[in-house]
Amino acid sequence: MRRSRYFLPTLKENPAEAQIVSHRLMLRAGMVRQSSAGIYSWLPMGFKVLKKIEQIVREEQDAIGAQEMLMPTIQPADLWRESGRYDAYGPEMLRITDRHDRDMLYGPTNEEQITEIFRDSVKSYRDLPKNLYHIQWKFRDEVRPRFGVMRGREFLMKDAYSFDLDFEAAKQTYNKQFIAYLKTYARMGLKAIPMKAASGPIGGDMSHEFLILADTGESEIACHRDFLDNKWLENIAANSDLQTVVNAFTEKYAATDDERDEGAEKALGKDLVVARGIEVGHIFYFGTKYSEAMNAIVTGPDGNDVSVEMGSYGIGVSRLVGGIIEASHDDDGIIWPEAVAPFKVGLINLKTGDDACDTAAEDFYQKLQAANVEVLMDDREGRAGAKFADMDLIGLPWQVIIGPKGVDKGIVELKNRATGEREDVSPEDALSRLAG
Ligand code: 5CA
Repeated sequence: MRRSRYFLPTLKENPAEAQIVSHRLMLRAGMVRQSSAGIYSWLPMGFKVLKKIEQIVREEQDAIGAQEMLMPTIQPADLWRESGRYDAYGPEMLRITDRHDRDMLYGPTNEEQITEIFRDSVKSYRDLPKNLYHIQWKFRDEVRPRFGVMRGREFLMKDAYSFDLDFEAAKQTYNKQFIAYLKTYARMGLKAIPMKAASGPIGGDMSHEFLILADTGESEIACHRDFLDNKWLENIAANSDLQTVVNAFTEKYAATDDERDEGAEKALGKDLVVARGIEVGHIFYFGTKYSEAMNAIVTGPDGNDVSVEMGSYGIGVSRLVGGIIEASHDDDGIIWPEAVAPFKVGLINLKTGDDACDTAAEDFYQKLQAANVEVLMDDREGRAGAKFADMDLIGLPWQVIIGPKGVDKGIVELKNRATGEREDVSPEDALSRLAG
């Protein structure tokens, strides 16, 4: 992509309305624009990151056998009357009336809808288990939408729903999701800590939130110091069965605000860490709460009716964009982990209009593209300093700087955005390293 053609409206100044760094940087880097409180448009570069995060989530869901589908954003109120949540949900639910005076709503989540789909088609235990998910926009009329996409009113969620015959099978499904979540966040360069959590309006009695630590996190959390140590996590994940891995995580103390236990914390002594966290996912086992209320029944092996055991599993896809920035930035801007970076390489032509620089930059640009490396080339006219600052702000993992002095000597400068390291290398060298 050529910067001169790309719609990337970066800002030099910090927008006054943004209180936290990810919100500031997303506005400054031209990723999003606010439409109304808690509702955002995703501009091309923000959208690209959103799609990359979505794709990682999708791959890890597919890997555990969950099947992708798509449910609507608008749901009939009657479904929610069946579960009793239409009244229980309160003012967070956006209620709509259609032209025939039917009560509708913009879905804040989809337990009822998926239960209806399931009960209409699945009648026998032989068709179990089923694990279905979609990645769809949700609306919650939050009391205090804030921090940009972190607490939006409209936001993108991956929500999966599982159906099993009995508790043992449901627990196995829960464990699979638990581990898929750990892998999902790790692929984005995040260390997410699973914590025992309250299940709130979703209901149920087994529930974990996944939090990444950040000073700007909305909730105070407490956990064992071991959770901050990568090695420990890698060791258990390496070659253990599902339950062993889940136990290893859940046996160590980690709790969100409302689940904290004074006794357990005292006992931890020096090993206790109290910090702030961002909730990037939440998984729930709720047994037959919805299947009983909504008649999601299958015939069991003995011919008797069984209400299916259910769980739901959410990931805040749009929140993760902000969460990753909170976890990975410096004073100059964003530092994208490679897996979610909008482009891998930012190519800076320091002297647009100079024949030798233009030719060298264009040649490098073409070769990167031929090697399928995503590249944004700053081909605008302008000061070198402004181009550097802009490239640091948008945070692409690698920068290749082509200027008149280097072109004379047959070299380019390769800069690693995360470490700040710069090296003079031949264009061929740079190319083989970036394409590798
Ligand atoms: N039905 C269940 C699981 S599918 C559910 O709705 N869970 S949830 O309420 O915990 O939401 C799942 C995830 O969505 C949260 O962990 C969080 O990362 C994200 N999320 C929730 N509310 C918002 C919001 N207002 N803005 C951005 N992300 C949000």
